[in-house]
Amino acid sequence: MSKILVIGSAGQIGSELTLLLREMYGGSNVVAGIRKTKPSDKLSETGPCEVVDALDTDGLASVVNKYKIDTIINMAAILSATGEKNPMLAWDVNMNGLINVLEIAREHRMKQVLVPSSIAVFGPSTPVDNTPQETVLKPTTMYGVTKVAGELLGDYYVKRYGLDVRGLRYPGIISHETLPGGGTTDYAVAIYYEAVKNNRYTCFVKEDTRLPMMYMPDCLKATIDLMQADFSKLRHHCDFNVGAMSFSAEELAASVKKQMPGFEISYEPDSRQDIADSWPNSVDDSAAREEWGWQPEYDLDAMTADMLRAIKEKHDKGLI
Ligand code: AKB
Repeated sequence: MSKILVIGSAGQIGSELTLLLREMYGGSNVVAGIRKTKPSDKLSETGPCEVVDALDTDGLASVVNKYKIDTIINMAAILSATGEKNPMLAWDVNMNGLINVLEIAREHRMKQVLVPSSIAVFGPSTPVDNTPQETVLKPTTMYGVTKVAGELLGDYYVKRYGLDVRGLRYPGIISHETLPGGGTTDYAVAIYYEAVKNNRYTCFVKEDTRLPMMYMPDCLKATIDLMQADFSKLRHHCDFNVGAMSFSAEELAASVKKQMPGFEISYEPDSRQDIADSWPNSVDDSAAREEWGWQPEYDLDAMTADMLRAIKEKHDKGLI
């Protein structure tokens, strides 16, 4: 039985992934690593929660020793928009945090490390449509720079030390449990909340901005499927493209309007437009499909129906 530590358990993906892993492997086998945010009741009631800052090597080591951790999922990261406001912080958390995780995993001969990457590894000179698995990686954000370096570092630990490190390039992730923070793709979550609360939304990217996106159930499935894949069958390790859907902001708004005909949208692009413009429209994920059977389930309208249902429920309960 694995003993898993999820660093960044209070975040958008970490919060849901931790709960799912606890259902799969038992609450006591999955430690929620939280830095500042108070853990939700669900997190603190279903298993151990510990303060973990990947930059604090001694603190990290003491949690690893206390729970005999053999698998680390490092979800802690400074995302693209916050990273542009504070590039040094993005470098510190995303790079120094990562190398601390890889080093402790190497020292303890851990079973596995999962290190997420992002479509932010691509840049303006990368082909935008159906972006290949192997292509130009020249990002123009600090977040993207750290994600390219993170992929290379993870691959280095695989080759140099035989450590099992895996990672996937998440597109924009859309969910209704925990809000994302500091990303460029956050508009694709905010639109649903604002539609339910105010029936209108002012979008910070232009209507024709098209990006690869994925609904949380598919994100969790991709993460678990990659973790469970046979290591000997993987030709790639830390850099899998994973696609699910691709839509423009205008198409997203049209999907909301189908279910809420009175919904109105306006567009006021800000500095995040430049970041979005440097990323692909869609990705070619055939390597993930071939090497570990990746197959998404949700399309835009199915996601919209589920997002609006869940957020309306929260709204009716007075939770938002
Ligand atoms: C961001 O917008 O920064 C993230 C990402 C695509 O990695 N959601």
